[in-house]
Amino acid sequence: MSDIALKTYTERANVHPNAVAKKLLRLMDEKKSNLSVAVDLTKKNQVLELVDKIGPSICLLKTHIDIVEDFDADMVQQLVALAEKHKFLIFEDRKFADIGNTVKLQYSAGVYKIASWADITNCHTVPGEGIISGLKEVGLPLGRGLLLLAEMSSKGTLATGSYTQATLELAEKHNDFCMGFIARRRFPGLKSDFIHMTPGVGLDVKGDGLGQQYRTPEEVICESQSDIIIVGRGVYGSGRDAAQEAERYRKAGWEAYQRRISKQ
Ligand code: 5BU
Repeated sequence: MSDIALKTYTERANVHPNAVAKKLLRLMDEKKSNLSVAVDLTKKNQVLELVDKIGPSICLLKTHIDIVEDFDADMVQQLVALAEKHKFLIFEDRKFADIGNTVKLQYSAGVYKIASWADITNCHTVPGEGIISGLKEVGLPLGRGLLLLAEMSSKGTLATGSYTQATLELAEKHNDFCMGFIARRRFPGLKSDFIHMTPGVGLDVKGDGLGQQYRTPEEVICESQSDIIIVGRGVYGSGRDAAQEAERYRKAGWEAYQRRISKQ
């Protein structure tokens, strides 16, 4: 077990150099939640309604803002108000993948102005270091954080081996802005304390027929030592009450974390 995986989120928050990571780790212990819900719905009111329901159970809301058909500036204001009401951070899963100059514009401008409201966003490293430098020019002065896609949850992903390794090295080099990874497991031997977040989490099914692969909170948090579970359809796609499902995942994730930190 890695040393960091044995520490509590608060112990890590107390010494963490990145402001967003610090805030996130603090509120995880405060809310007893390592759950991020991926709200992949296409209507503004559906999104806002669901977020208000599940807000008490999550530490982080994950959005795909570009799938919302009736997006407007008011939606962002309401999301930010819900984040304050329920105390969670917002992660826009934008997966930037272009050259530095283009991602700077995509992050700061256009319809969505992601940098103005999302505490966290993420990017692929396929373009090389320039993508991080570009996003950092916009995000760092605003106190934002970046996650690198070191691995993906989907079947046949090409983000493996030397690609993953090179991604870890880029994160170490830019650890003022890179606060963590999207990954399937905690990477051993890192110098900085990166927050590892894992999508592809489900308690009831193993996949979705389109390449998604699900593992349980126990496998992700306890065995693979990741920090945050990202759950989408498991929470809102079963037809059962979403607030209750979110609580079910929050509890499963939290209990797995407690088992992990007790393995001294
Ligand atoms: P699901 O409904 O729990 O399968 O949703 C998973 C979410 O996580 C969805 O928004 C994806 O875009 C996101 N995701 C993922 O599933 N796998 C990955 O490797 C990455 C993101 Br990166």
